[in-house]
Amino acid sequence: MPSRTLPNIIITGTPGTGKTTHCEVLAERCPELRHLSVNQVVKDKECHEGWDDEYQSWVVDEDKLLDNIEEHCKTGGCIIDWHACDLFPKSWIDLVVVLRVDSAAHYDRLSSRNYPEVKLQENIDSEIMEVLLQEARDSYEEEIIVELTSNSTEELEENVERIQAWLKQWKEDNKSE
Ligand code: DAT
Repeated sequence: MPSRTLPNIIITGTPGTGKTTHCEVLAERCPELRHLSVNQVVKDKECHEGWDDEYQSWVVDEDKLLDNIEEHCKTGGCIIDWHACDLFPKSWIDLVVVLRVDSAAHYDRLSSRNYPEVKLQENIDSEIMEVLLQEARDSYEEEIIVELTSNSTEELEENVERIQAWLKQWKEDNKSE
């Protein structure tokens, strides 16, 4: 049983699936949760080994990143927003949400970001190949993984409600007497 009084949730998925959008809505509706944007931590705390020009992204220093978020994760109540999930210690994590999107919507979302062609294509392929879902399955127990589709605002709403219901149940189950 974790000692934290609030759970830690990873919202993961290929870039463009809707991680940040989900985390923001969740954090707004659940004031006890904090949106932990790994992207932001990597930038603010310089948890990187430089900039990758081809991919237009930071090369993350995972050890430094984990050192920087450990205290928050020990306390609990983090919604971790990141396109990888295999780096976090299993003991930190209570729920892994893998967001999925159809190719057409995915393409539109990534095109509007002006990604370099190589990055755009890799992300589309990665989504089709279910890379993040597999990574989650390789890293966490099946019982804590949930795959949710994020093609529309209706689905976004349903997903957020579902995670809120899960949170309520987790708090019930982990109440200290
Ligand atoms: P990510 O953080 O996974 O890269 P995002 O939250 O930044 O993705 O979303 C990318 C874009 O897609 C953004 O313009 C918002 C939109 N979007 C995300 N989820 C959506 C959904 N379920 N329905 C409609 N649009 C969505």
